[in-house]
Amino acid sequence: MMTRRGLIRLLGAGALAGPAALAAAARADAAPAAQAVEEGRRRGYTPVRTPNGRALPFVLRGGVKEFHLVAEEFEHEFAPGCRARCWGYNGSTPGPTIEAVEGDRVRILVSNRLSEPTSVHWHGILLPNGMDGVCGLNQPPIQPGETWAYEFTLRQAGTHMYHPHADEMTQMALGMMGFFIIHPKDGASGDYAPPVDRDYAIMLHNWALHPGSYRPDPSIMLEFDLWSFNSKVFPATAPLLARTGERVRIRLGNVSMWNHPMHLHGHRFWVTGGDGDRWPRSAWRPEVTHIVGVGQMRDFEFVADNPGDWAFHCHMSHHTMNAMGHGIPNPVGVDQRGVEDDIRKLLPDYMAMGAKGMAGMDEMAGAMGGPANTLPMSMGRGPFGTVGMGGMFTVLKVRDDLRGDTDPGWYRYPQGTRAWKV
Ligand SMILES: [Cu+2]
Repeated sequence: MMTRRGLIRLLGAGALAGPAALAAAARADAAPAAQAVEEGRRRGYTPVRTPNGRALPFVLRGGVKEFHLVAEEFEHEFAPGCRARCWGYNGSTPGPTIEAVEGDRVRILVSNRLSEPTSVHWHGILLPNGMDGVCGLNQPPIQPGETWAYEFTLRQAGTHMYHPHADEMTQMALGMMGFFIIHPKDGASGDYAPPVDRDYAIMLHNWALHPGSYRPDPSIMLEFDLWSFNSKVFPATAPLLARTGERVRIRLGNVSMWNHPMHLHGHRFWVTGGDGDRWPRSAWRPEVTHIVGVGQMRDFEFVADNPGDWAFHCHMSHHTMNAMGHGIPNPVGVDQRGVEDDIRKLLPDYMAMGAKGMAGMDEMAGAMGGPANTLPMSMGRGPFGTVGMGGMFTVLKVRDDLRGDTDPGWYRYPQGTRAWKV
């Protein structure tokens, strides 16, 4: 006897249902931490905003900035209707963003509350070999219940990451990662000029959270179910905000298993930095799409000079989908008349789907129900209906009258500036 879920798969409904037409309002973007705002004012940098995330506070001990990361398991929500047991730091995935300044001496305490050993590698940071965090090579593993200290002086500026180098296939697949941002010691001068008004950090990741399941599957290499910005999927990804004329940086880090061609609408951005820190100005180049490869970091900068609601997303079209069904038959263009009546004799609520395309799938799958804890494939809603995307998608909201970090709502199009029906 075919189950309803089996039927949805059979009929090509890549859209596996959750509550239909979820119009979850995304939180406004994360305001920078008060500590970073104060430090930034004093030391000449713009503090980083981690949308849907937060910064890691520090305490100063004898001139050393001391941070504390706690590796642990917790429940994480990708978007309303989909939660999972994930691993991360201090109760979140990605872990909180570490922010410091070139020349700082930092000490990072790492407590392991997982049920297996871990370590932390400081990805891209130049440091003494014994601080590099590769289990078995540079240190013994941090056993459950233990706290270890890493301490080094920051000799560079740029966008960096932290993640385990212990059972890493599992630990990263379950969400263990975070940003380590180092601001230049001389502020926005030389190749670091001009200063930015808003500085966002977004970690790209993928998750094998199979439909109906509650724990990411670490064995998957290619066919993932969820694609995330800071471990959230659209429509739960926070919008990026900018007032018209502001200079914006988006720092991207990729700990996923795929490359992501990141595409911004309405603006041309400069790629100004990457794994090797800030690029010399002569190497900057204007783009609208730029690949952030596996294990890489990239900095995009632009002047938000075009008011509106602009999409910012990965251009791999399956990466802007939630809960993909894999290995499903292709019903597009298939005449299902006759077959539909026969199947309905066995399953009275059966509906033929997908013959004209996939666009109607979400609503139909939503009406039919589906596996628990599983999002529709594309469930984001805009002012004109379904956006048709999920996953690695958010909205850059540029406004003349933006106030602080408050989401201004949808863009109001000036008369005569919107496409029209003929
Ligand atoms: Cu992608």
